[in-house]
Amino acid sequence: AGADIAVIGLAVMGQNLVLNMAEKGFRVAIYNRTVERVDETLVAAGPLADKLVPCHSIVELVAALEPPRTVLLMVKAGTAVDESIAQLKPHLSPGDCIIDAGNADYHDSMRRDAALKADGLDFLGVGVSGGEEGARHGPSIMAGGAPKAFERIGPLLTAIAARYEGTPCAAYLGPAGAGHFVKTLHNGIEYADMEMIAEIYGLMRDGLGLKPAAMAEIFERWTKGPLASYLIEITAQALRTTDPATGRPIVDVILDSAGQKGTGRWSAIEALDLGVAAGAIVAAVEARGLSSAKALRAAVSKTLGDAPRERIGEATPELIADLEKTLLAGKILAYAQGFEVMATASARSGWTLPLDEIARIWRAGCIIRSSLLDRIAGAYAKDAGLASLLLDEGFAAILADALPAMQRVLGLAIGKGHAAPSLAAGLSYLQQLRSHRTTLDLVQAQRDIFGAHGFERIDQPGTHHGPWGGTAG
Ligand code: 2AM
Repeated sequence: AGADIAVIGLAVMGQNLVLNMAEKGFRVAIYNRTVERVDETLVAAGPLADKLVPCHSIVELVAALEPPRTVLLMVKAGTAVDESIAQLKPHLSPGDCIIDAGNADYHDSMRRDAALKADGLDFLGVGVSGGEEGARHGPSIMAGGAPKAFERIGPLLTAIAARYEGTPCAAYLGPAGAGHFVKTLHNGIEYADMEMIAEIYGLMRDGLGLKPAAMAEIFERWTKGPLASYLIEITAQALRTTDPATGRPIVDVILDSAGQKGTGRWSAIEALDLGVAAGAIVAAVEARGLSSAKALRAAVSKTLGDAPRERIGEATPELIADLEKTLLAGKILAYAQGFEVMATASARSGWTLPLDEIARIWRAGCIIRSSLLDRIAGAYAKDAGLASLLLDEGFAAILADALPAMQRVLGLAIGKGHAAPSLAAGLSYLQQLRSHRTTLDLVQAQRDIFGAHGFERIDQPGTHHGPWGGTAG
């Protein structure tokens, strides 16, 4: 007895979380379905092995804890979580807590919470971002579930979290589901951020004819400007790397088929369900899907010819600065969309998602960490009820400055046959949002003609029908 916490699931993420906890001084009981991993983890722990209690069964694992017990699951999202809970449950007692730290669908977290509550067990659904490095040295931690469980376990989660200028990147965000919901949107935003960077890379590569090393230098410079972020840093790193087998830049030998595990798609589904425009995120999810449809792409590029992707100009400092501003504006628009999804979900679900706190815990540890998030935290700290980031004066000013560049760049991109779906979706979103008059008057007319749906007028109250006389049907 006497471990502070038990961890089930010792693949890379789980193992690294365990080592992180041990390093922070916690005693951790460890178990994995394939029990060899328990001993492998002990070996990997080196001097930290002192802090680990290796267990070769669930019974042994539970016995290593004193009530109220805490068991953290870091197993494959989906049925593996339900199976692990089912195995654990008979051995736990009321007041014990199960944490799911995987990338769960937040609906599952709500369901698991309700089922466990019936047995007097607490549940925390905790989003953990930061990849393997983050898990080992400090991730961003988004918790949802029973408040009293977080009160008890929060100090451990806070201790292992990343720090931004000393402030831990861990927070309690609301009832069960809230943590995984926020993690899902984090990943949705991450999809858009990555896709937009890739679109700018495409314009540099195909539109300016730049080589990876030259692009690496540009992204490297951007890490010191308003785009400063982990994703820009690893972009420079990727472009700088040579393939040992061929001696070519590694990006030139990587197949352009991107994988996905679901959180981006879930973000898009949430946005559509809530009626929030999140086209930049949706486009990023679709871009991954299209990238994977290799056979269809090959067939279409045969019938219609490869996309022209003509030169958009020379790599002048002016054009490079335009690309930087385009990416900055696109990024702000994607974040505005992601935060609006969270704000709307919060209002609808009865959760009170603390948007300033969410931005704050994303400033370090997680994949989308960036200086922009510090500004976003500031905007929501100033006005928690901000309906859109675009209403914040600071962001409005940055966008106003960047917008002409974005319009120029995307005009060139489309005119010269390049695809930039996420950036273009971001720009269209903004142009619609700032329009006093969109073109949906015509859609209302169409709806009234074929379905007598009625329309409102700009000059009179009430619902009206058009004088469509005889044309309907
Ligand atoms: P394994 O090593 O026995 O495969 C990531 O796949 C982690 O989830 C691994 O630790 C893996 O255990 C675990 N995992 C996957 N499916 C599982 C299940 N049905 N029950 C318990 N653990 C599972």
